[in-house]
Order: sequence, then C-alpha cells, then structure tokens
Amino acid sequence: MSKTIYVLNGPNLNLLGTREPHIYGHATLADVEKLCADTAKQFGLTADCRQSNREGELIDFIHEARAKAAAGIVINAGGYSHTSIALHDALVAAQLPAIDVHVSNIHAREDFRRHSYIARAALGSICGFGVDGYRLAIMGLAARLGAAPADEAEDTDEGDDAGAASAGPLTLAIDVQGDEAESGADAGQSPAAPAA
Ligand code: DHK
Repeated sequence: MSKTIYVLNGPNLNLLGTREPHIYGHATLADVEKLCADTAKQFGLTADCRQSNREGELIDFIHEARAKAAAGIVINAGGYSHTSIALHDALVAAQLPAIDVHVSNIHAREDFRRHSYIARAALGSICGFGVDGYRLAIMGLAARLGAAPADEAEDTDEGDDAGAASAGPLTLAIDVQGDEAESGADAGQSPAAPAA
C-alpha cells in the first residue's frame, strides 16, 4: 500500500495567514503543509501537499492520486467545495478515502457555504477547528488505514516527532477504528462511497 496522502488545497488558500484572519486564522499555507508533513510522519505516512487556484489542476491532482494508488486524500477545495460537481466526480472516480476539510465552521456562515459537494464523495468532513482540522483529518485517515503512530510502532523516543499531534488523541483514534464492528464504520460502504 502506498504511504502517501495527498493534501490538496484549493483557491485562495495560498492566502492563509493574511486572508480574513478573524475567520481563517494566522497560520500560513506553509504552516499547514508542515503540520501535515509532521502529522503524517507520526504514522509512518508522507504528505504530498499541493495548492491550486484552478479547478482543473485540482482534478489533475486527484487523478494523479488515483493513478499512484495513494493512501488517501485530504482536501480543502475552498470555494469549489460548494460548486464543483467535477471535483466530486473526480473523488468518486478515485475510490480513495478522502476527508473534506474546512478551516472555518461552514455551517455557521453564509447559507451558500453550508453544502459541500466534496463531503458527499468523502469518508468524512471536518470543519471549524481552524488549521488543526488538517491534523485531525490525517489522524482520521491513519486510523482508517490502520497506520499506528510511529512512536508506538517503533517504540522510539525521537525528539523531532513531538510535533502538533499528541499521544492521547492518536490512541483514541486507533481505538475507535478498532471498534468498527460496533461503530458501523465499515457498514458495507467503500471508503470513498458517497453518503446516502
Ligand atoms: C475556505 C474557503 O476558501 C471558502 O470558500 C469556504 C473554506 C470555506 C474553509 O473554511 O477553509 O467556504
């Protein structure tokens, strides 16, 4: 299995840190990409981070993830989340576990932000946790993939692994996934299956 997670950011997310900081916070896209790389590394995974302001290029990234049989996709499609049937279709075609991420709480904002085409093609959605949502998305994917935290798997005490993700939530995520018979997490759906 590939150990690469594609982390895709859509339009205007290159402006993170300076764009409406009261909504999107002060962390930059570079901060987000480092957070993703550090979190993925904790699970023995690699984050391949891309950003584009163009819908077609985002679709090409999803096709690339499909062609390379990536482990999964974390995607914040920005404004395209609310408009793009083409991105939805690309994710369905990819048949990879995908997580729909939004920095802001899209349900507490304008009505037009409340619907996400991406969410319909995703394993799950995370919004409202600021850029920490990317970390939570990777943790969720790792749990679904059965990827153990590197410090548990290798029992090492590496100083540089003491990044944003702490042992407690990681352990919880793995425990939840391990209890899937009761939680219904695999209730007959493929990982990328749209919600009913
Ligand atoms: C980012 C955007 O650019 C908006 O168009 C979405 C999303 C919300 C976010 O919260 O990350 O509506």
